[in-house]
Amino acid sequence: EEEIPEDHPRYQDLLTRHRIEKGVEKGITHLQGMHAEGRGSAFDYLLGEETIPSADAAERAAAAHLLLADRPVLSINGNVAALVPGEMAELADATGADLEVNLFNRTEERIRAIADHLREHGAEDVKGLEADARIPNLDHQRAKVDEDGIYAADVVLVPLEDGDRAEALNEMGKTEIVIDLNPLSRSPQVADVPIVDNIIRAVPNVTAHARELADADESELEAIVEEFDREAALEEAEDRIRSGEL
Ligand code: PTJ
Repeated sequence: EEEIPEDHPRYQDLLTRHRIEKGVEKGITHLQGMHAEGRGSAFDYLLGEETIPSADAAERAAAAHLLLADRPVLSINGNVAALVPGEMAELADATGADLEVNLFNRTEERIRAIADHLREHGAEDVKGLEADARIPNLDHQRAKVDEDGIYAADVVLVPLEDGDRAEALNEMGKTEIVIDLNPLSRSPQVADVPIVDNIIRAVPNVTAHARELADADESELEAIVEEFDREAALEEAEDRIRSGEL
C-alpha cells in the first residue's frame, strides 16, 4: 500500500485492487473475488467514486436498523475481509453486532484464515466456524451458518453477497442490509436496505451514523427506518450510473 501515491487520481481504486491481490496471496480472498472487484470498480467509476445522497440515507437507515436489532450480525466474505477488516470490527463494536464468516466458496481453511485476519484487526469474537445450522432452500455448502449467528439473527448486513443467498435470507424473514455497487444485481434488489456504495466508504459511514445515533431513543430510530425509501435509493443510483454525469 505504501507504493501507491496518495495524490494519484485513482488512489482509492488502486488501493482496493491492491488489497484484493494481497487477500488472494494470504489465502483469505477467493480468485473469483478479483472478478467481483473488477465489476465493482467499473460501477464505482460510473457513480463518480463518491457516496451519493441516497447511499448516505441508506447508510443511516442501516445504522438505525442495527441499533434497533435484538441480534444483529455482520457477514464477512473473502472480499470484505481483505478490504475492511478493522472497519467491520469497529462497526460491530458500535452497534453490538456479531461478526460471522460466511463464504460462497466455502473451505474450512479460508474460514479460519479470515477469522484470524479479523482478530488481528481488532475483532473479538468471530462466528462462522460452528456451521451448525442451514439456511433453507439453498445448496448444502452455501447454506451453512452458525445457529447462534446468522441463523438466529433478526438483522443481517451482507456486503457483496450472491443473489441466491440474499434471497434465501430474505425468505427467512430477516431484515437484510446489502452493500453492492451494482444496483441491478439481485442482492440489492431484494434487500430491505440496499446500499449502493463502495464498501470502503460505506462501512465507516454506517459506523459514523451509529455513533451519532448511539443515544437516540427508539422512536427516533424507528422514524429513520420508516422514512428510508428503498425504491428511491435504487432508482437514484441507477439514474446516476446511466446519466454519465460525474
Ligand atoms: O469469499 P467468498 O467465497 O464468499 O466469495 C465472495 C465473492 C464476492 C467472490 C462472491 O460472493 C461473488 O462472486 O460475488 P459476485 O456475484 O461477484 O457479487 C459481488 C458484487 O459486489 C457485484 O455486484 C460487485 O459489483 C459488487 N462489489 C464488488 N466490489 C465492491 C462491490 N460492492 C461494493 N464495494 C466494493 N468494493
